[in-house]
Amino acid sequence: MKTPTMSNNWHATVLTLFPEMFPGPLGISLLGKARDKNLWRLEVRDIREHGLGKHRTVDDSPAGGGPGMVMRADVAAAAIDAVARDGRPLIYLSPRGKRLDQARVRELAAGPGAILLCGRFEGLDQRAIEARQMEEISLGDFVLAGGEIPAMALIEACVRLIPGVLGDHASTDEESFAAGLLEYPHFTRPQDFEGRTIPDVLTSGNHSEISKWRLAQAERLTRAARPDLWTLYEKKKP
Ligand code: 4FN
Repeated sequence: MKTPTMSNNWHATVLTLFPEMFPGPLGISLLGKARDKNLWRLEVRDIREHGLGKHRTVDDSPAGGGPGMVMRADVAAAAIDAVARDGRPLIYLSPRGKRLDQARVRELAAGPGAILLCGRFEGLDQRAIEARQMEEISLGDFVLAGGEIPAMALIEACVRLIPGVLGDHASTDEESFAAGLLEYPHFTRPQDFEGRTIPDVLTSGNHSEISKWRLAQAERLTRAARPDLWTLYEKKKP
């Protein structure tokens, strides 16, 4: 087998105060195997290595008062500046960011990788965000204790799009999701589960009828559950 070139080696660098959280879920199953094959690379850096003084301090109380602590700008900047950028976007996972979507995931997956800074405490000093021109990306509107789990989710979303990471079925999945629809319902054995049977069309062997049924189901589910996605889908259609 051919050894992948540097440009095929998608490179994630994670800056965190909890490096022991990684690789975590990124080390198992298909993503873990892809990492063993050097299809992608995970580099985890402990922000505390850039902490100040004997206690390697990384935080301080908020200017203006209030609860909690704030990650220091100088410490975060030092951690960022110690990473070779290699043309990769610098991302701060933050509830203020633009919501991550599959379009941005595709762009990131097609590039050389990403540098991901994970916040803790009440967040990062605003001046570090501005001085290093970080792109802010959010996974959604809920309160978390840190940016690590969003960073993992972003990495997983990107890495599964790297050629060779998933089987051939993945490209098909991605193509159908690319249309912007939710997935049609799935069924497998047993044929009868607690009196609920598999729709007849799926066991008919008529592949054109199956495709038509699945598209109709995907459209029905999307319209009902996600009017936002449905509106985008209708706009894209001729
Ligand atoms: N969260 C909200 C409002 C105010 C604060 C938070 C919040 C972790 C460092 C950020 C949360 C959610 C999605 C990063 C949330 C995300 C985070 C994310 C995140 C510690 C400061 C914090 C109105 C959204 C509920 C804590 C809303 N995607 N602060 O969670 O990092 O990436």
